[in-house]
Amino acid sequence: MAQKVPKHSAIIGITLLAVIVSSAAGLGYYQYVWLPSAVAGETIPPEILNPPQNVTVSLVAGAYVPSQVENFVPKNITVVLSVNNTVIWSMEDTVAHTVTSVGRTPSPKFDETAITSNFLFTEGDRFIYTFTNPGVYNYYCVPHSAWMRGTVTVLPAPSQLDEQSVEHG
Ligand SMILES: [Cu+2]
Repeated sequence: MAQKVPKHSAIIGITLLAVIVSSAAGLGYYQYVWLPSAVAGETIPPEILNPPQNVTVSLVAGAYVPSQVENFVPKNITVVLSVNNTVIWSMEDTVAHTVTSVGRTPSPKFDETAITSNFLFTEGDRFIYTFTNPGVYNYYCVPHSAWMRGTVTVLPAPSQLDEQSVEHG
C-alpha cells in the first residue's frame, strides 16, 4: 500500500479539495471517493449526497485489448438522483485504465475529477463518484480511447419530477 502513495501524490495535489483518496487500509486496494459535500457554497439534498443504492461499472479483465468489446461493463448506465446516483468504477483488469470525462458534461466537477485523479492501476482499485446534476456524462479511458468509452445518464430525483409536473399543471 504505502509504496503506491508517491505515485499518486502529484496528481492528488491538484484535486485535493474535490477528491479524497482512501488507502483502504487492510483491504489492499486504492479507492478514489469524490464527496460532493466538500464543495463549498452549494446545498445538495442529503438523499442525493447519500443515495440508498449505487451502481457498479466493472473494468473487466482484458479490457485493454482492442478486440475486447466488453470493457466498461455495462458501458451505458442510467442512474436516478436520490436513488442510486453513486457510481463505482471497479478495476478487474491487470493493465492501468482511467475514467476520464470527455469534458463539458453537465458538471464541471465531474470534468475536473474524472480526468487525472482516477487512474486505476490494479485489480480492486475503485473510482467512486456521486453525481449531483442530471444529464448525460460521456467518459473514456485515456490509454484505450479508441474502444473504451462509456456513458452515465443521470435522471432527476423522483421528487424533482413531481415538483416539475406540479409546476406545469
Ligand atoms: Cu483502458
